[in-house]
Amino acid sequence: MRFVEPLGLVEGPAARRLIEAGLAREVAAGLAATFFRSGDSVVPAAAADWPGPAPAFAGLAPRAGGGPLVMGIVNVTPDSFSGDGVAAADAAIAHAEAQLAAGADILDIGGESTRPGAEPVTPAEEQRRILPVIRAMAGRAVVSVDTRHAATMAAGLAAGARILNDVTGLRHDPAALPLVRDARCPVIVMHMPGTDPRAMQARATYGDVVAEVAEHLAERLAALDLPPGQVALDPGIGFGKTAAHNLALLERLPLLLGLGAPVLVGLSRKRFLGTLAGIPEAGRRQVPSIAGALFAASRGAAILRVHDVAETVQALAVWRAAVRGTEA
Ligand code: HH2
Repeated sequence: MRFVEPLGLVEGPAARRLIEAGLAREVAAGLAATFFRSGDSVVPAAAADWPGPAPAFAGLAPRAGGGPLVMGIVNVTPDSFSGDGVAAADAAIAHAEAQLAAGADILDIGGESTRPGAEPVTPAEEQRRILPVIRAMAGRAVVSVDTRHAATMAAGLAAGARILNDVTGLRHDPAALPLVRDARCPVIVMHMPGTDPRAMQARATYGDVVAEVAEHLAERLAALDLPPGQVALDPGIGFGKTAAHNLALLERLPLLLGLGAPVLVGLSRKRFLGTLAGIPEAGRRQVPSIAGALFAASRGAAILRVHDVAETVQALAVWRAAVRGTEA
């Protein structure tokens, strides 16, 4: 597969002016590219074969002033890598309420840790953990269910969730893809090598990681064959990837924008941030997480999956105003 990669990115009023002058093409909301690379050749925007920006995910309204939506993580788990998982439903509901009050656009509720080496959880146990939280939040928030089990997907949707988020890209459970086709619900499809979080780090070998992830996601998108805007694609930062792979995926994130679907980035508190910033404890990685989130926003991410909603929303407010050059 040959991918077209946007280069020379411009944001804000400069992007608008260059687009109007025919010197740049919009590649994501508010973000334009002045050149595009295909194979070995680089062509100016006017000559590029580019499909235009992807539609909004799940029909969700953009944030005032633009920029990515913020997905707040609610881990109803005793063993999540980030250290913010809570096992009791009432504590998880309180955490979800706080994420919502802090400005989350979506709440991503999960009951199984997918950190490298995590022990699997049965769908029954997973549902016991998350269904009370989904039921409590679904009337007041857009809820997604973070699961790779079709039975939990069905139970989550019945409890009021609107979106499914599967780190295996609907490959772990053979019943997942037919379920999504029937339900016609929006789904987040993530890249990981294989479908077993316990084994994925042993599979962190790629030639060109960005091209291989793009190829995988393009194939999944074609296999799903859902209406535009119903699928978000996610490079799977930290899933079967080294720090070098994660950084390459962030730097060349715009390549994924050409696949025709909004892109989600989840890097919050992940290990490579700790390596880069010298912070071994996941729970102390807020600052590097926000630095990474702002970078992903500038590279065209449509959704940021984060633990620290309040801090991310604050940082995005400043980023957005600076990009636009105005407070409003
Ligand atoms: N990361 C994690 C879990 N689910 N889903 C998507 N779409 N993208 C991600 O990057 C992603 C995800 C891992 O983070 P977390 O939920 O905090 O940890 P754990 O799996 O240990 O509960």
